[in-house]
Amino acid sequence: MNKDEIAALERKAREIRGLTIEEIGYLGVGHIGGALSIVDILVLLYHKQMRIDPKNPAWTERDMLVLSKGHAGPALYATLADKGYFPLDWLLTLNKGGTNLPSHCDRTKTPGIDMTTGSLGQGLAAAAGLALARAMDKKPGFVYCIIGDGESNEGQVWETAMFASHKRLSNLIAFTDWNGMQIDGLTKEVMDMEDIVAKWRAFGWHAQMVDGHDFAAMDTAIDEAKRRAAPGSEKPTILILRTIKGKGAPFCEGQVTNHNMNFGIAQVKESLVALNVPARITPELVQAQ
Ligand SMILES: Cc1ncc(C[n+]2csc(CCOP(=O)(O)OP(=O)(O)O)c2C)c(N)n1
Ligand SMILES: [Mg+2]
Repeated sequence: MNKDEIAALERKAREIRGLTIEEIGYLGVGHIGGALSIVDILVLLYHKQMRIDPKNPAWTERDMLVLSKGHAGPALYATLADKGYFPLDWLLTLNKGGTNLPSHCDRTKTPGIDMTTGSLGQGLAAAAGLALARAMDKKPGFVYCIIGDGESNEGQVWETAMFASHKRLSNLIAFTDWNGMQIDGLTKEVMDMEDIVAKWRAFGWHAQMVDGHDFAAMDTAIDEAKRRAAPGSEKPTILILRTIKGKGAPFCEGQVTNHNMNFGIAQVKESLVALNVPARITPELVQAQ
């Protein structure tokens, strides 16, 4: 990737962070920390790496993303709305009665959401199933999956780890959002995952630690995973993304209290200034609802 491409992705990530903060801030409460930590990987996937068609979300040849940490749905909704999967003003209906954008991802409600998630541990298993189905059908393309570091305490993650390597699902490319925090505090204190890269390698995966806010590093690692891919004869890949929970929100960046917090218009305004992006959805529209 050249400098201009990186600068464009960084700009897009600031916009998506702004949009995510607006979306949750106008509602007044939500999972802001874990949403903001994955914005860069979402932008890289939806603006460079994934084969998708926003006008045809059900395209059978598309790449898929399973957001296993489904509570970060608002960041994915902002990314999808910005890509044109649905109107931007849907973001104002987040988690309200009758909405198409529930707090956690639901594939039956939202164009562009490939799997229903929110019960931690299940998404990676679903992604492995999707990847296996593709391999059996001899279809090209990739299934991507994002899991949390707290989520990685779930036993189902490690059952899937064994299954995916046994089935040699090299068309499965997963990411762990290694933000060091979960609902009850620091991941190290709740249940330390210790050498996470060694663990995944022991389970038969290609595993590597990457800076989750460095577009060039993540792009190179994904390109390598794609190059290696050979269904039936290669391993799945997981990139452990070192990230900052709440990245880009001055009122909560890096704070362990940002998992699911209350905030409002004052914090939205302050964040948009810090991110140097304009408001995309306005509080006036919220009041008019
Ligand atoms: C099976 C299950 N147990 C508990 C929860 C409640 N819960 C939602 S988010 C969360 C913490 C997850 O931590 P992590 O995966 O590190 O998320 P992140 O830091 O990325 O927000 C918990 C326990 C859940 N959604 N599913
Ligand atoms: Mg976490």
